[in-house]
Amino acid sequence: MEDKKEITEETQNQYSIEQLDEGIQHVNNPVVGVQPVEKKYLTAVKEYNQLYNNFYFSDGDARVEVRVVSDEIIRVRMAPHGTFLEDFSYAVPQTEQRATVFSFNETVDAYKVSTNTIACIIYKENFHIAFADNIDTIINEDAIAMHWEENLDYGGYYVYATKKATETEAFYGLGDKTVDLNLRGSRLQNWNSDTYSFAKGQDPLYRSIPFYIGINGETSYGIFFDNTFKTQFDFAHENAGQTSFWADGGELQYYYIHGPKMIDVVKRYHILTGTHQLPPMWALGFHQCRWSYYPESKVKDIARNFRERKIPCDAIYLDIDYMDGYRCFTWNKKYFPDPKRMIKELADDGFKTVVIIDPGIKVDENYWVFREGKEKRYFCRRCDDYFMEGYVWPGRCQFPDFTNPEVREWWGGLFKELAETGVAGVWNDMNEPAVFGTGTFPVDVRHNYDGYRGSHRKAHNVYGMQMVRATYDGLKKQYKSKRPFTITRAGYSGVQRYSSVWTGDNVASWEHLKLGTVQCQRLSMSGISFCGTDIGGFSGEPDAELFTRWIQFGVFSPFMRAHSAGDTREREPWSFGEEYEAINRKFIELRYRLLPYIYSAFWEQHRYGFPILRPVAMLEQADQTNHYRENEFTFGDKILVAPVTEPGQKSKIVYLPKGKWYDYWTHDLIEGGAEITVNTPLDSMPIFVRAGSVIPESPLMQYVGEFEPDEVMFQVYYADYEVNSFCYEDHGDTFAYEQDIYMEKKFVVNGDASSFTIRQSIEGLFTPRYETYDLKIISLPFKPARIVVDNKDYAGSLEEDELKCIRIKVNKNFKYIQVLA
Ligand code: MIG
Repeated sequence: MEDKKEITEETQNQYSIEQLDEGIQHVNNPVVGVQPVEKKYLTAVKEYNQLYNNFYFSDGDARVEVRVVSDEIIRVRMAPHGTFLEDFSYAVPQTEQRATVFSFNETVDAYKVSTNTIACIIYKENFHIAFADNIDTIINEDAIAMHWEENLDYGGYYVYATKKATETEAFYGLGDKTVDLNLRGSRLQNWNSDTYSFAKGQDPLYRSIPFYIGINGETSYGIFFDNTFKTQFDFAHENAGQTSFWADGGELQYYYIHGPKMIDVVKRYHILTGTHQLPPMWALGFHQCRWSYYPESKVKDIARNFRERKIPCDAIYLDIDYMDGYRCFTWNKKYFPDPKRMIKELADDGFKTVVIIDPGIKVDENYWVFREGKEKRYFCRRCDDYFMEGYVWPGRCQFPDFTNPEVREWWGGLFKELAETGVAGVWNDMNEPAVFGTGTFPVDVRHNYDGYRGSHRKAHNVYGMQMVRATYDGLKKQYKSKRPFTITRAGYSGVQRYSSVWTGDNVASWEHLKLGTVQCQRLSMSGISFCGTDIGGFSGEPDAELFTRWIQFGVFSPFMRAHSAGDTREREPWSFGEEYEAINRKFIELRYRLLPYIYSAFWEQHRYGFPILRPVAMLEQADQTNHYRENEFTFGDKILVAPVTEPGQKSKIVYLPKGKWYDYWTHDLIEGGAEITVNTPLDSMPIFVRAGSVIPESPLMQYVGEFEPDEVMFQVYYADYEVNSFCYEDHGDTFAYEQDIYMEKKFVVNGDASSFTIRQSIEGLFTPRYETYDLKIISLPFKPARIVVDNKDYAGSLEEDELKCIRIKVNKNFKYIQVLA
């Protein structure tokens, strides 16, 4: 393929022949073979100029733009012959200038663009670019100047960046890749792919998140390579001292995002690409899915079982068989003669109905969706104007071009009837897009790309994101004031603004359970906190133990749904016999008790960009060992879990980060900063709570909103230092929070050998209906003799129970509680 003579000594140092082959791998290239091309590198900087917050540097031909985006974010773009592409991004909705202070100076060797926090240095002689902090420590720098190859088949360029990697640098991000949590040593690519029963290490998968984090001790930074073409990343794999990323086309355009903490990088990545909308509270409950529940009597039977067995559940899913011949927006009237009535009856029993919608529209002149799409010219076309046709579930299909805003508008409107029928959420599948046989579209398919035009090479990775965007926006219009719930399989950076995701067609194996814990942590660090796996495994048969362990992990997956393929045995929480049913119930109940805490974590994600799942490497990034601890993480700020992912496991070694922790089950106090051995009988899993936490708990309900509670419980853990906790509340399913109708409570606790205080402050315009808090004060190191609540002595009992708790009931508006020895 390659003309090896083209590889000069210089390039050989940088890329092996193997890498060159892979680097320019052509996707479904229907045209000619690869022709020899020459790699070109930026040379020396010859001139510069400035326009507002944009700085331009040129080597006489190629130009580089350096833009100050914020104090902590700088964008770099490169144009091989000086002409930049139109500035448009699906990931970053607002690329325009943000108010910030910056300065520019020139020395003999370099130019420097500085903000208050960071600097971008452009070296004159070799055009290398470096990023430094405000005391001039280099955080990240080019190992090779940015380079490119002309693409003779399609026009444009393959674009490359190669940066220095330190010997111990750890890497994170990139969505839900199935390699080790620390990406160091991996080479990975982004090209959305339907990967049924994917294997460990298989790549690419369903989503493309070209964002990574590099960590060196206490410093870290992020690189967001905002390029929708097929992108590839090499994390010190080819060369232990280098990290490279490159794309099949588009612009070499990336954002440098400053830390120094890993969690800061993630928060700032959210500033660029947005956060999740606050989901309706019910969407955080347990969801039961299967391919497929039909007819109506089966759906009802499943629902009845949940209620009779008293296993909480909020949502039931209808997979493709609810449709008439898999035609989107239709019903199979034989199976579901009166969907509106059925959905209403389910709703009366506390179940939300979620239905699947695929992108393929059946070619059928008697089907109104096809006719409309055809008349309006909304379906994708090949380069010579033939329709893009492919076989999916409905048979021969055409596919809406979701990158066209008019098509998205139309698509959104198609949900009117489903919304009127009472459907509460929509599940978008097959939107990589997946096509039977060929995998996906040929790359010559044309797309509107919001007016910026492109082939499928450019639009492939955003197709699914634009589909779920159209779905979300459409539902939002239909529901008026209610929050829509959407879930998507494919996505690109920023997809979190429109949807939750699941990791696709996993397998019922212990290996996949373990992989799932890694995938969800990684998604969470990559901007997609609202994620989950098919509990139990999609294909294959879990045994009872595996299913139960997966439910336990599911409690601490932001999205909690059991799902299974059609050819598997029954897969509900009661399918494995009474003993297991009882444990599954206990853990689903735990999820429901923790919902106010989980909901607060979602608020912190939505409002402040905090990732919901945080690996221990994020808590203590400077400790090298933590970069190899994969199977434990915190959910939100306060609760650390270590899901059991081995069969027959009797105990597990868990590392607790520095500070004090309580065992959730026994209330034993444990000094962190060390590994401990935790017993893991099947009816338990390692759960720890930070000392000083105030964790809200809901009374047990069978579904969200089953009744209006007259009190809320808080678990208050003693600490001998000051700790803050936050708790968020609102209506749970409206957009009133956008008008500040919500409540954020802050608790500050502190204690010593003979006293413990809890302070509360409340912000916001929302008033909950309950009046009372049931406070459980856990593990006081002294015998309480007196409790003062807002200057009054508390009259009730001060007896501790067997779990070292005292329980007191106080008014929800208390300001100050003091427990004294
Ligand atoms: O070609 O709708 O990942 O969750 O049950 C399979 C049927 C299509 C793949 C999804 C899976 C879903 C299934 N779908």
